[in-house]
Amino acid sequence: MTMFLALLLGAVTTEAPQVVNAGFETVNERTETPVGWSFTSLPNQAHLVSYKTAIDPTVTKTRALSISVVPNHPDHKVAYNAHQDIQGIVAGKKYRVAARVQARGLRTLPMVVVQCLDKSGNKMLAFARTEDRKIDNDVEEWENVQTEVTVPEGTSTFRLRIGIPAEGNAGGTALIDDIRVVEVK
Ligand SMILES: [Ca+2]
Repeated sequence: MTMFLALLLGAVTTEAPQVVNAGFETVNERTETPVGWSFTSLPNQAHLVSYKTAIDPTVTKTRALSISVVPNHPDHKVAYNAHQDIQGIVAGKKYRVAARVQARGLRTLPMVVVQCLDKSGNKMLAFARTEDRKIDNDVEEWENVQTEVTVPEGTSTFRLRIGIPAEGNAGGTALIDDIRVVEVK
């Protein structure tokens, strides 16, 4: 019976989008970064940004992803983000991608970006992102950001990116938690 249930659940979950470590609770002890995610940095200049998990100081007391840009960041255009290729996505279906975010010392609210890539990985078939919102003050309460995307036929990779541009955000920290990818019916 247990085996049957496992098989049944397995069959069901392959139909649904699966975000690995969506709440950033699982941490690589050596690097202190959340498992399941990859992180962008400039070649040979990884010290300009740090990706860690931080304990949410509010009542929830769970971990969140924290992205900090060094105060003296040079004037390079670079988007710092954690990214992951999401499994269980079906072409032709529409998905909502959402996250909770906070901002400390940032000029832009952290963003979630979706890229639908073809088999070669070089051609972008669709692109969506949450609002590019300028902010003047810290955001210390969790705020929800979301976007929707219809996955084109021929999509081989559904890449999700979450983060901030370096520009205007030197010395600031983005906090991100609870990544959700759900089908919109
Ligand atoms: Ca969390």
